[in-house]
Amino acid sequence: MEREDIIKSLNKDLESVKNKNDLAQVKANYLGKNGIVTNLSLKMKEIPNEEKKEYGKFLNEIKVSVTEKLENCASSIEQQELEEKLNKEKIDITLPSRRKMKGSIHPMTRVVEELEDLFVSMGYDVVSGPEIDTDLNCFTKLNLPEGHPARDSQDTFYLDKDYLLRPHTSPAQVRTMEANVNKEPLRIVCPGKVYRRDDDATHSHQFMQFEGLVVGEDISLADLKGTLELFAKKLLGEKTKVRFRPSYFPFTEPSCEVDVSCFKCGGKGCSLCKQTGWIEVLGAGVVHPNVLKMSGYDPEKYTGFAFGPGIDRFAMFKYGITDIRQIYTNDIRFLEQFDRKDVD
Ligand code: 2NL
Repeated sequence: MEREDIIKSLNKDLESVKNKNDLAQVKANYLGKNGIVTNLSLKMKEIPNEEKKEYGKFLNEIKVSVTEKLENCASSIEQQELEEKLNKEKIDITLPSRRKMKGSIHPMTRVVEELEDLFVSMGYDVVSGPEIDTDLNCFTKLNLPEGHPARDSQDTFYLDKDYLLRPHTSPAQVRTMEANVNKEPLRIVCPGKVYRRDDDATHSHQFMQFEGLVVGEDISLADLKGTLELFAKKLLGEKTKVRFRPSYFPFTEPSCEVDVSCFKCGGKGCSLCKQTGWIEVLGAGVVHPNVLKMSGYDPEKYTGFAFGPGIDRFAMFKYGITDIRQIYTNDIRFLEQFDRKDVD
C-alpha cells in the first residue's frame, strides 16, 4: 500500500472513533502485532539491498504520521471526556443552601449544669446511678422498711417485686457511700431523673432531682443551712431569703423543709406563692444514723446532711415554662425557643 493510501484509510478509521476503546482497536490495526504498519516493517527483509534505504525512509515517515494522528486523536478524546465530566458535575453556586437545623441546650440541662458548677466549686463530686434500682437501695437502706407507706405501688412504679423506677436519686448516693466506706469527707451531688405516680400541670410522672449528701466528722445542721442558703441565692438571686421549717423524712433526723422568698413577687404575695410570699423548694436534714450504718459508716464517728430538691420548678421559673410536662415531651416548637444565643 502506498503511504497516501495508508493515511487515507487511517483517517477514515479515525472518523468513526468515539472513545478510548475504539482508538485502541484502530491503534492495534496499524501498529499492533499483525498491524498494517508492522507488516510493512516485516517486509524489509524481502527488499533488495539497494532499495532498503529508500524503503526504510518510507517506513519511518509512515510510522511518524500514523503515531502523530493516533496521538492527536487520543488527546481530542481526552479533551472531550473532560468536557463531558465538567458538564455533568456542574454546580450552580447561586442556588440557596439548605437550612441547617440548629440545636440548643435544654432548659433543664442548663439548670443542672449551673448547679453542678456551684457544687463542684465547693468541692463536691457529681455522681449518677441507674434509673432502675432495687427496692433495697431505694427504700430499705434509706430507713424505709418493708410495709412503709412510701413504698406503696400507688406512688411507685415497680417493675417486679425487687426492681423499680427510682423515686429519688438517693439510691445512687447509697451506692456511692458503699463504694467509699469510711472515706471522708464524702461530698456528692446527684442530678437525675426520678419517677413517681403523679401527672398533672405541676406534677410529672418523671421529674428531675438534684440531691446532695455530705458525710464526715462534725458535720452539722449549721453546715446544711449555710450550703442551702448559698444554693438558693446562686440559683434564684442574691436577694432570696431562705426559711427552714421542721418536717419529717424517714432518712433524716432532724428533718426540715426549706422555703425561699417567692421568686415571682419577691415575697409580697402573688398567685404563685398563694399570697404567702414563700415557696417550698426542698426537703433536707441530718442523715439518719440507720442510713449511715446500713451503708457501712460508723454513726458514732460520722454524721452527715442531705438535701433533695426537685429542680423542674427552677427551670420553669427561669425560663417561663407553665406546664411541667413540656419539659419532657420534646416538642420541637417548645425546644426551639431556647436558642444557643442565650447560653451564658
Ligand atoms: C424530697 C425530699 C430529701 C434526702 C432527700 C437523702 C439521701 C441520703 C440519705 C439521707 Cl443517701 N437523705 N436525701 C434527704 C431529705 C429530703 O428529699 O421530697 N425531695 C423531692
